Amino acid sequence: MHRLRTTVVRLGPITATQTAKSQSQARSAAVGGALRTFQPIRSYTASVSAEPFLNGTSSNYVEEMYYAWLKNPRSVHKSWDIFFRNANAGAPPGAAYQSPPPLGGAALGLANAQAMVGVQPNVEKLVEDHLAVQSLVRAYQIRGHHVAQLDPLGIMAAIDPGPPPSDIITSNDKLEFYGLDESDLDKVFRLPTTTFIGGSESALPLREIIQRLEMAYCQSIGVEFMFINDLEQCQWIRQKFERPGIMQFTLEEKRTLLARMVRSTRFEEFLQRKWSSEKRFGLEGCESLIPALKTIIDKSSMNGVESIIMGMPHRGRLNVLANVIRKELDQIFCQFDSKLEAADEGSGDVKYHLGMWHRRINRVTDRNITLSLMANPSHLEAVDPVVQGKTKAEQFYCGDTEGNRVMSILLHGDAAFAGQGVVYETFHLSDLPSYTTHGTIHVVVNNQIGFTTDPRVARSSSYPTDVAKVVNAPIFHVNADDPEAVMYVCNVAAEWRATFHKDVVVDLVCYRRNGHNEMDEPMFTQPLMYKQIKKQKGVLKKYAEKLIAEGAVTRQEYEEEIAKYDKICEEAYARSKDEKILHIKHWLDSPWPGFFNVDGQPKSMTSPSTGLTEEELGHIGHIASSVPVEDFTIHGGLSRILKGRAAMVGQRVCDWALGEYMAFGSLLKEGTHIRLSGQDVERGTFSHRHHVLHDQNVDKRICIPMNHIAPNQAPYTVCNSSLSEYGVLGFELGFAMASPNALVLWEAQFGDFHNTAQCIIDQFICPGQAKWVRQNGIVLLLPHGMEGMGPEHSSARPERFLQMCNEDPDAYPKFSAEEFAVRQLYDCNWIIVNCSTPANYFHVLRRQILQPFRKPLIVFTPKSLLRHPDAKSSFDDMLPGTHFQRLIPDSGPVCEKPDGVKRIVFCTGKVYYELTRERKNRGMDDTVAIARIEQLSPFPFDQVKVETDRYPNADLVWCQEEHKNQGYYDYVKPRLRTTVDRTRPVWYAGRGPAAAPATGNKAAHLVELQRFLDTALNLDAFTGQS
Ligand SMILES: Cc1ncc(C[n+]2csc(CCOP(=O)(O)OP(=O)(O)O)c2C)c(N)n1
Ligand SMILES: [Mg+2]
Repeated sequence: MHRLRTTVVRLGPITATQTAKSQSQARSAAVGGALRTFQPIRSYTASVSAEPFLNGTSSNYVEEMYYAWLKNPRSVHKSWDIFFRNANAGAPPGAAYQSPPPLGGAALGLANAQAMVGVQPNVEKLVEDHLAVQSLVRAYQIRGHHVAQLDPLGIMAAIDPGPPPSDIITSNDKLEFYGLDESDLDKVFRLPTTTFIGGSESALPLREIIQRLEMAYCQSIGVEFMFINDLEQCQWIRQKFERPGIMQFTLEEKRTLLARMVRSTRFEEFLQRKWSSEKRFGLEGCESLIPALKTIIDKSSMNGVESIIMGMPHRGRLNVLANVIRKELDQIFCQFDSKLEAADEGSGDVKYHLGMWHRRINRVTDRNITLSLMANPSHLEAVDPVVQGKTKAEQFYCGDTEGNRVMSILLHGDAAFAGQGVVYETFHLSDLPSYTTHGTIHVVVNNQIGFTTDPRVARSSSYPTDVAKVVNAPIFHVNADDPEAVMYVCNVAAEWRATFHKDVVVDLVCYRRNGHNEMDEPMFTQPLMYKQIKKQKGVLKKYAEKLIAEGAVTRQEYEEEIAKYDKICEEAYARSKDEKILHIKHWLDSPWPGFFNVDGQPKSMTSPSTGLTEEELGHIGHIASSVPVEDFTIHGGLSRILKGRAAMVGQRVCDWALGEYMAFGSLLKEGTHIRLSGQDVERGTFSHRHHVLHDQNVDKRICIPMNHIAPNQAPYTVCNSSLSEYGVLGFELGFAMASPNALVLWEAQFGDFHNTAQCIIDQFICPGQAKWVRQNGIVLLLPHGMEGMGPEHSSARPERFLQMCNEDPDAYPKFSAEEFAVRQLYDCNWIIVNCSTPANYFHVLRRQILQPFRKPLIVFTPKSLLRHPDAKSSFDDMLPGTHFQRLIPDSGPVCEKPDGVKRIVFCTGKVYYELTRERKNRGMDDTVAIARIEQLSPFPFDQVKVETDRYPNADLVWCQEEHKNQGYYDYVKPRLRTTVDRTRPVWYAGRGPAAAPATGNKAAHLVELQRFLDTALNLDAFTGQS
């Protein structure tokens, strides 16, 4: 009874009052589902724990039976009913058990059942044997997959072969494990309610039981599901795999399957014939992937799904494009022509990385279905969260709250699925309210190898799919050389998703006929495996022979099917030769209908003013400082914060949080959906935001004032994320891909944490448009600043982002003055800002949506400025006609006599406030000008030039608080030099070079600060230097 005991103990507290309640109360409550809190179950476990026949695996079975009995005492055998009653009544160990009445023949389905069971003289032995059989059933359900015939090669490299589990009856001597022997094989046993092998029979001879269990669990399908802690789900799966006769297909289904295998196989063969020396990461050895995907799509379409978003790696991508998404074959074949010229931007990386979007009629269901394959980098599994984000967005925008209309399919390689951490991060998003896509179907192309590496050295888990267990996803391993088994599990997977809206994994155990790519020699590293592979007959041939033998098709029909598809390929090949131009825009995974003009260009090249009316500011300010629902008690500290906001609104000023509120509130009111996601974003890491109010008296009652701005406003989604950066940033990027009409923001807890999402930044955000022609307006909010908090939490690493800007530092852009700003923005790969005022932050957020194209926006956000008394903006800076200031010039006394200014200090971000304080202390307000570069990239050459021209006698200093090899210096210096045509030097005032982003010592931090401020404001600091 160990497991029962631990389960009960784990299941929660027992209060004194509850302990005192009567047993009858407890029983009825338990039936109602509140089982966990009641004492009598404990007394039950205590009293029966010493029962000699309840031990080991049988306890699991008894536990399930006990729960069934709690719900309905008649659902278990009379003997168990008596036993549980006695145990619950507190019978001492050994006394709860009473001999059951003889089993009635009518209850058994078989004629000889009564003879076998009813006359059993030793009832205790009868119970023991039944328990043994029930354990046996359970053993197959748990461990049957270990002996399933999953590996087409028969070498079992995919799974840790080991000896077969001792409780699976691979030979008669194994019966001993259960205290049974061959003489028991013909005895009839009543089947537990947790198996469906009986079909309509409730009892079967042991021999038949074993055979049916083998059929269910040890053939071409290995099912892993017994870790799922939901009885209904387990029962559902048992039914799907245990019922006799489930694996039967109509003639029509078999012929369709064969036709799909023909396409899949002949497509690769065609490519191999035409381009034998080209890499294509073919599917040979896993041809059944194509029918697998098509089965999932057909079944899902039948269940009402209208749009499927897919992500996949290199292996078989061309085949999926051709035979699943149905990209025109000539468009695929022409990708092999190296002379094809690109008609538009994009790196033309079509074959393995570009995406695709296609709406068509599903021939099986006659319903429309949209299939998109997401563009992806070579970084395996990086696309997983992106697919999920886009899926979530599509569900959100079509009001599909249950995931009935839009779903995702993710394909994986075995090595990558096991090895890449982002797989785990993505699984952990799968059931979170703001991130769930209501079930993803994962398909693993498990060719038992990753490049040249064997599974035994590539993973510690026995299967590559074990990661899926963390979310209780059932895992269906299937021998990919058995196409019917593949089709069956894919059907079940699609039904599972439609029924439970949870993830599921199909593990196609296959092999890789060639090397990693077609040019590789696999015999160098896997000689024995490849000797076996060379002997391996192709799955199409095997399946065709099977169907021909069965009479399901004739050889002639089979050959005609092949000839038909080969002809299609040849014709497409001929057409592909006429293609001279590659239109990368035809390979978009997420078109934005209506956003661009017909040529794919922005509809205009102007942005309207991002300002708001006084009234709008006042209204949003009021919402930001109030609780817009009745009877809602907020925390006293928060009341003070809201009062402070109200006071600011009264004085017509904004702090950082209020500036953000104004931007969000106004965009929502104008119909733009906003989604802000990241760790603790709802309150804000620095407790400044408070976008979600919590009732102090009612658990989980919340209020989001931002959703109370206006009656027809767009919805605001603000969501604390799981503690993940890679996964969550990928997800938000995917969300932002779905529509240009949403402001999607991801905030890092501290800016430095973005580095665990570096892959998404490097592979998608920075080069996404250049590689895949797809713009993306995602916003990254990265708290940044040297506050003496030590090397951690200080730097969002601006240098990294700046280094990846596509702008030429040595060339002054040749744009007209009117179009300078917008043209620069249009050309850049991303926008990088470090705003020093709430108003500018407000404007840049609004500009992100009001500008006529989309670019990623990286915002280095402040920490101490959130509450800095000077870092406030007047409403005047946010009124109609105002806009984002790329550079904020000095507006102080220096303006009066610019000729007398000796120095211009250029800076960005919070150091501005430290510089102005120091300048004031030194009485240098009229000799040193301080200009803030708010938009670092694209660099505001034009506005910097205005400043350098304004102060002709000033030397130029770049001041930053970051270390010299970090921050902005290396980026800004050549640009400043270009701006002044290299006529003036650019001096540096800041911390020296260092390996860490900041000192861990507060005193040292302050000394360093004072030292570089001295340099910045000492007019002789650079005298004599060159
Ligand atoms: C993150 C990442 N690391 C390394 C690679 C290089 N790489 C490309 S394919 C491959 C093997 C992948 O094995 P598997 O996932 O089993 O897929 P298969 O090629 O066998 O279909 C490796 C290591 C990569 N593309 N991405
Ligand atoms: Mg592999």
